[in-house]
Amino acid sequence: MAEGQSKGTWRAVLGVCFGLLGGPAVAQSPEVEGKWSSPLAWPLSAQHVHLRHHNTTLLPDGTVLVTGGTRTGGFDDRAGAVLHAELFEPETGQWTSLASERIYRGYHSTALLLPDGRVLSAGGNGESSAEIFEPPYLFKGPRPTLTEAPDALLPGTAFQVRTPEAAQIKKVTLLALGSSTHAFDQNQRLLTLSHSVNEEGLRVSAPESNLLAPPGPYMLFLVSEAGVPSVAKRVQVGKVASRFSSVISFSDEWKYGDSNVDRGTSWLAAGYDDSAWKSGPGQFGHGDGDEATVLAATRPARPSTYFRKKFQLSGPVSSATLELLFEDGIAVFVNGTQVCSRNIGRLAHAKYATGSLENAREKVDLVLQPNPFVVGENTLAGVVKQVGATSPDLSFDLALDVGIQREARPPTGLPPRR
Ligand SMILES: [Ca+2]
Ligand SMILES: [Ca+2]
Repeated sequence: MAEGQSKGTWRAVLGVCFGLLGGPAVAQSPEVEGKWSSPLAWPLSAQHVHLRHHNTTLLPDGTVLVTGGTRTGGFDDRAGAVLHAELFEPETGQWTSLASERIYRGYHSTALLLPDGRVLSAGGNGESSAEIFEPPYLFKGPRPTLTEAPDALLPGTAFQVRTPEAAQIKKVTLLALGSSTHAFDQNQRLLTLSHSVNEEGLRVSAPESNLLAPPGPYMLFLVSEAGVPSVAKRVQVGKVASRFSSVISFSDEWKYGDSNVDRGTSWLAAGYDDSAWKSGPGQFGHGDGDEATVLAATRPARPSTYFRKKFQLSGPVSSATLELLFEDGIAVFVNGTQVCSRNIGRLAHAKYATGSLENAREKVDLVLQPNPFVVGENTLAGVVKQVGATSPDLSFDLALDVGIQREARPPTGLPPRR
């Protein structure tokens, strides 16, 4: 087989103690606990549509290895054992079948990326053995050498990596240590770090914030132009402190559009010209007697009233909490991205809210993956909807508190070149 076309190899079957397998769990920062990122739809190969108890392992070049599992209907059915590995390439959406391991690994199996780029595939129900897979990238040419890198990284900083092959490095990747059990790794995370070549090797940018890289241990890899990974350097990502800032308060001034004009979605854009809109302080609305800016009550009631406000942020946002006062439905957008909605079925101007609430007040911790906030000028836009044509009241006010990442100072640099 020609170089670069290897299907990988499986190595020794080992007797192991499974109590020792799996990397340490990584402490999650409070900002990211219990939050989910948007689902990523992957095209599945025909073999894997009904696969269960398989392991997926992120590899340092950004591909995904699938090992083990069964394709038949039983819970842990050896008759449907899938022994061959498969590789998924997110950039192309392609699946490739790779070499087969010897032993069925289903329920209670585990797989873990090793610092040298190989993958440990182990266990299965009552199965006390492990095999090691050498992915095809290990047969594509010489490995780049990661000579030296800091032991600790802080988000928002740059750091130096020494390598004699700096000009041949295509990617620098940071992978969280795996924590795998029952065919599921609970701590997989891969970040591709931007880099540039300098006279000492590579200047690499650490992840922007702990939202992207929660504090804990990671493996730092260099990947060559040929796709071959270095042996990893273990690094510790530190936590950058945040300071809390009240960005928008109840009673603040807003621009508002209550003229019953359908603006489509143009009013969400940062560059939308709201200079003709009126201005006033919260609370907005009518019908309750608690309004600072009284909006006109009409029959039929106007379905949608719009609000916009610009604000500045001095650093990356690590957490954000909205406090809403609304009646009857509301949707809120940060820089054009919807961050929450209540009682909104369809956003279209003429559509009324799907339910009614009386001066509802609610705090909402925003999901920041992806993070809609930017350093500098931001635009918050909201729409408040009446529940129906005869509804006699409307309310809107909003507060925004954010955690802003403090400027990080690198904990350590590289020692002087010897
Ligand atoms: Ca109402
Ligand atoms: Ca009110």
